[in-house]
Amino acid sequence: RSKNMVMASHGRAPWYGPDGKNVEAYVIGIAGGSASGKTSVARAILSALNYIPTVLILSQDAFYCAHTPEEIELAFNNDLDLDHPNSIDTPLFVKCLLDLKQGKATEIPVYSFVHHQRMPEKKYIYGASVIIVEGIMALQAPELRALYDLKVFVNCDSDLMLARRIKRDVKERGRDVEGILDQYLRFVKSSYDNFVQPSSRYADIIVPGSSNQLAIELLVTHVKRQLDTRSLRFRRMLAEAGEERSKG
Ligand code: UZR
Ligand code: MG
Repeated sequence: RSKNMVMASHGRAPWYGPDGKNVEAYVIGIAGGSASGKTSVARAILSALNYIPTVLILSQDAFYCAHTPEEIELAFNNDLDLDHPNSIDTPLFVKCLLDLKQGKATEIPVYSFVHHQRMPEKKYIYGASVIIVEGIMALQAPELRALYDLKVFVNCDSDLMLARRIKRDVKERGRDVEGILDQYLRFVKSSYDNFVQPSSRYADIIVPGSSNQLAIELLVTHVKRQLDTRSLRFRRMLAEAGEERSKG
């Protein structure tokens, strides 16, 4: 899927400390059930921050593990559990996020939901100043949680999520209703109850999965204030470094 990642622009992170080293990117982690509206919330934040040229969405969709031919066959029969935390390549997810957070270039894997497989190509990206991470397990792994400046959980009724998932997976992920329901009953529901929903305890903010414009507005206001404080802090640091130099 080409929608795995939306990148507003390439370019250098705008914040540099007095030592010339760039300052870490601001990272927002968004979790929630399948089809709860995580991607929409991420996109709404992205468009509200459109005055910043280097905001990117890093989706967990890209970080499913590579599968063996046997696993792919299971996946096509809806017999592969793709909703367990182990189905995510968390070490690679952490590495890519850490690279980007530290202002380094990185290579993002490409995963196909149609083929249930990691593709041979990779996406080379660099220069993010704000990173929005989204996925059902985004708040589940402690190694990922440690990298977020703000943690968000998108909360949605299960019937609404199931209805949305049926519509979306038929339209965008090449599935049939029978298979979607089969998977839902076997894997998706228990994964939500056991792993996804409990991770909401780590969230700083709970956003509703529908009619959430106001919640997003409040969230964005907070993010903007955080970013302003950062850039102010760095401008001050730069000014002080300049004074030191003119004194010495
Ligand atoms: P979101 N998923 C697939 O359907 N196929 C894959 O190859 C990999 C993942 C599904 C996964 C999970 N479950 O429920 C969903 N299955 O992607 C999470 N089965 O994605 O958060 O966008 O709904
Ligand atoms: Mg999504």
